[in-house]
Amino acid sequence: MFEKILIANRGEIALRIQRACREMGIKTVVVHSEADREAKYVKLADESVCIGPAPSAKSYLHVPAIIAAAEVTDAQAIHPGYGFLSENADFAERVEESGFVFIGPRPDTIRQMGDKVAAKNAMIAAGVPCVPGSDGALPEDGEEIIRTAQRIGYPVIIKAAGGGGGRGMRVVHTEAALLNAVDMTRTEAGAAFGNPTVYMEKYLQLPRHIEIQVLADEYGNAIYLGERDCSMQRRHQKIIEEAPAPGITDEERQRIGEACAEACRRIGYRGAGTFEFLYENGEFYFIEMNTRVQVEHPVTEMITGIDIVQEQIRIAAGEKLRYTQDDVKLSGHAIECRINAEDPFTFVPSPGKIDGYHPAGGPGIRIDSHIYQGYTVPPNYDSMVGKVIAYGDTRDQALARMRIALSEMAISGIKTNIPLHQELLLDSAFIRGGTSIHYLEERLAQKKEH
Ligand code: MV4
Repeated sequence: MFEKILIANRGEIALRIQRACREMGIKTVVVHSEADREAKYVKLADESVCIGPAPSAKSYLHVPAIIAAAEVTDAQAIHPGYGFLSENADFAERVEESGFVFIGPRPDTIRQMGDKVAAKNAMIAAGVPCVPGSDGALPEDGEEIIRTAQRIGYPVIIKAAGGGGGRGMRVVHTEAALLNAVDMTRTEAGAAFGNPTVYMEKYLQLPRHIEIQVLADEYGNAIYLGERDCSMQRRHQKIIEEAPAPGITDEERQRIGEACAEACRRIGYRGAGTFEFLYENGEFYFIEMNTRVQVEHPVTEMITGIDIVQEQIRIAAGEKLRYTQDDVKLSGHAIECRINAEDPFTFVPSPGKIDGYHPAGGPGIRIDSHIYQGYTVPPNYDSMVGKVIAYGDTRDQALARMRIALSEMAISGIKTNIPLHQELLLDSAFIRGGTSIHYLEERLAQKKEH
């Protein structure tokens, strides 16, 4: 096992990774920007290295500074967390070329999954169900593009191969609008991602976002840890996630889970990963694969009892998976509310000093957050300051515990989205479960009219 790991991230996930390391007896190095110098998790680390000024481009995205920090502290491995460099294949490659272990998949796998056309081709070949579409990149020929859309049927969606997570997409409802939409998406994709390649899919109008968590070692063993429902989102930012997904049967879970595990074996996947699906009318359709640990991983940890970050570290150290599929038993229900430093209804960021903080607690409550009374939320980064996770034997119990936790939680000095969560936890459609990816935005739009 590693003796020392460098954490190339900040905030709650830096603390989360640090906790995993400490439990495993691994020393930690935290790299941080000037804006994060005073953070408590920085002081809790065995060592810390300032890698630059507040802007991410000059610190958390500055590859030479991070590699140099690993060199001077003699770290053996680098955990990238989520965001920042976590899905940057060139970074993973640089880490390995410099003699460190990248805690994540092989660089080639990251590159393949970053190209959404290549990722989809790999999944089709592995037998994972995908959204019907162009089966690869769209050609230049307009007539051929029109025929493809006719075969798929309108509405269609044009997506950039270099996009993902909601960037570089355009929905097209009529043939009259098609070629212009393809051209515009190509141009934007070329500018934004340096890759003008686009592809086409049937546009699913009212799907849920359901994703499958997997773990795979480098010896061809792969398991799935059930699914998460992440449909409650606004502008591609998830705000509530839960596991298991309401209404998904054991048969459906097993079928799609096995397909994902088999795909991992086929592509030689290594580490933790997430297969994102749209789910509509009882069918799963693959859209993208994430090759990092995800913000919402705790809900899966709560219902499986498996520490996903520790497993990432064990896999990176070359250990065999400690679990077979039969060892994975889903039990109970977990819900996560992301706490953002923002106005709960205008969504305007609200950085600043937290002058009062009373965290929640009690049975089944887990809080993953780096904040404390006196902490200043810097304006330079994502507004998420933590996550409240509620576990219960049933979904109703998890919901009840979440309501209690949020009523106890007091954060003053900055605004947070806790009031929005409190409304949603009383919303009858959410309580019923199974709302679509458009539910929150439609609900917010309706509220605005009144
Ligand atoms: C789609 C779709 C409907 N049909 N693809 C947005 C993020 C990116 N991961 C893929 N996305 C979508 N792809 C087809 N064929 C609708 C979305 C989508 C979405 C997906 C997941 C979660 C939230 C979303 C919000 C808007 C659109």
